[in-house]
Amino acid sequence: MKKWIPIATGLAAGFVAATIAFANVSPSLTTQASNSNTKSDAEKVYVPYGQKDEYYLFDSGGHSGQLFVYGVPSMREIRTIPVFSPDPATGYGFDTASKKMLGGYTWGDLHHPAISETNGNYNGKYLFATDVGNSRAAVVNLSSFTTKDIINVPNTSGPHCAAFVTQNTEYLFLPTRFAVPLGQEYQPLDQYSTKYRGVMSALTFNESKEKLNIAYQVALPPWSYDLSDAGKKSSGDWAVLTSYNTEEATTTLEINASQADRDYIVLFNWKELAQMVKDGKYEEVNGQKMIFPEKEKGGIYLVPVAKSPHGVDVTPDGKYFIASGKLAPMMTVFSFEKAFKAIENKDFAGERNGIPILKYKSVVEREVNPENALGPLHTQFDDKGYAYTTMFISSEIVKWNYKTGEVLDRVPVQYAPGHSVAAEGDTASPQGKYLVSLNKMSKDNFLSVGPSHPETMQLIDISGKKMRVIDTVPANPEPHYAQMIRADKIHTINVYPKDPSNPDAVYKQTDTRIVRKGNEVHVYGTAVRSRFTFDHTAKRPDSIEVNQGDHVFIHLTNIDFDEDITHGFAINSYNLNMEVQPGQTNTLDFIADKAGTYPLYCTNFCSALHQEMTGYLLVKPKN
Ligand code: CUK
Ligand code: CUA
Repeated sequence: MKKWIPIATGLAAGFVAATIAFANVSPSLTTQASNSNTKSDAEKVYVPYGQKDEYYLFDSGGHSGQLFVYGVPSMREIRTIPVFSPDPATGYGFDTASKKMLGGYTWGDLHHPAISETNGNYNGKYLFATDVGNSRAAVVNLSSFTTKDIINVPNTSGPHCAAFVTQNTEYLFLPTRFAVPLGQEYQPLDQYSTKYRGVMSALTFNESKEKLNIAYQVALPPWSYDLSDAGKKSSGDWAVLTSYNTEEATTTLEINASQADRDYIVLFNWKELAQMVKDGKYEEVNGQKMIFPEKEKGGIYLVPVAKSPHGVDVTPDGKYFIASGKLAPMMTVFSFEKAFKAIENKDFAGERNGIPILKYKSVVEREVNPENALGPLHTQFDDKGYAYTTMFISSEIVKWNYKTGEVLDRVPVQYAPGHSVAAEGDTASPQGKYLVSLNKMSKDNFLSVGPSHPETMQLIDISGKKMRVIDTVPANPEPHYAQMIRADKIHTINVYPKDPSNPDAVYKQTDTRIVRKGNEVHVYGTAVRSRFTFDHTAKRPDSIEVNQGDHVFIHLTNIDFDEDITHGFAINSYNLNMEVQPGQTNTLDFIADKAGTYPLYCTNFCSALHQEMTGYLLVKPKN
């Protein structure tokens, strides 16, 4: 995204004009100083000790592959949830189950968190996310703030345009940023227009098993798909996604993907697509059901939109969708109702790749073009029917009325906001009150840490007529999108309940044992303040002896059923580490390929005698 900064040349005149204007309207640090926070702002963000924040903010960690959890309005970071990347602090990616989930990948690129919904509102149960880096999708359980499932999505590359869920979490759609040949087989780039495809995957979530599944896929034209949103209420069966590079350029996209005056919004009816699959109107591609719109008509339409749009957002009433043109300084409001009418009347202006194109004039409601506002990217909503759009280039938030097009207020932010997030601001019932601007640059807002500066989040009070920035905090890379949910909608568990059906669990020290099956050694142990017990009958119950080459499984149960008493388990010099939360059973498995004596210890400071919570792994050499 940083490439939009006005060093690029040779683009369309409008963009050059835009880039020049950037210098004029970008707030300098002096203006910012005049905006600096006051005592009354500080009071608004101050949450006294003993009190809790009103909202949870789930902030994407971008290419850290993680999710960061903050409290709003205090803007205190409460938790890091590892999703697509290993995390030594929690042993995520080290224990057997999470290692298997990560599938050997050591990073991910998480852009858009999506909380599960009921009737278009967050229900606080799960959070979905996709990985642009390695084409995966994940689900996080919000009762334990842990990742439960990760699925690899074949035939696709970089599901950036995701995750977004339909209003009752029926589907989670994953359109891709990169076009590739189906199955990612080798095809020369000269064959791009015929052999490459953008693919949208429809995923379902099985809540009782906490598993993601791929229901079907759609082979879209070889364009880049940027962002998407699901319809609500009267548009609840529909969804929209933006595209760019409909020029089908294969090199120097910076210039070549910005040639055409118009790209398209893809509008589709997911119920019709599901019916097509039911009717067998698909082809099997690498084990997936793939709909080819050029062969099977229906369900998908194109709406022309100002060049290279970035975000598209459905209004809370479900009546409109708003596209933001990162290169055309304009928000375009489209009407679902008009689109449905045009589809019914077959009011088309030709087709591309077999997909009918609706006429711009038949679907557009209005164009909104605030003076000197440049680089509109993403829009959020409040409880009063107002929209808030981030302006990447002119570094501001614009508040406007999407029903009239009237611009109501503008506030500078520091600097270059990507998304913003309002309290439940993308649901059917936005809360108003707070908006957080997720800024790509902080410049000199904080103590210097060298050439690379942190990103920032700015908390904006949107309860009044005028927006007011009331707090600025540094943010971990990289806040793309976030969702803010009322804290009382999240119901966490205090401890993991006993699970007698789990064959790996041991709840009494007298049940601990070490079982050998050929080369496999299974340790059924407990952790309790402040000792490990692996075999209560052994002379030293807190040590484990195996033979070099054994495949060792440590099944460890934390039998401290007290909130907040987490134990860690690490084996010195074996690069192994996991955690067991209160009541939890977790397994670590490894090949004991190095002979020798290796201390094992608890990594979480769990009691006054935590330092005593140690033992030995003895690996007897072969022969
Ligand atoms: S993107 Cu980063 S600012 Cu991935 Cu939603 Cu627009
Ligand atoms: Cu258990 Cu420290």
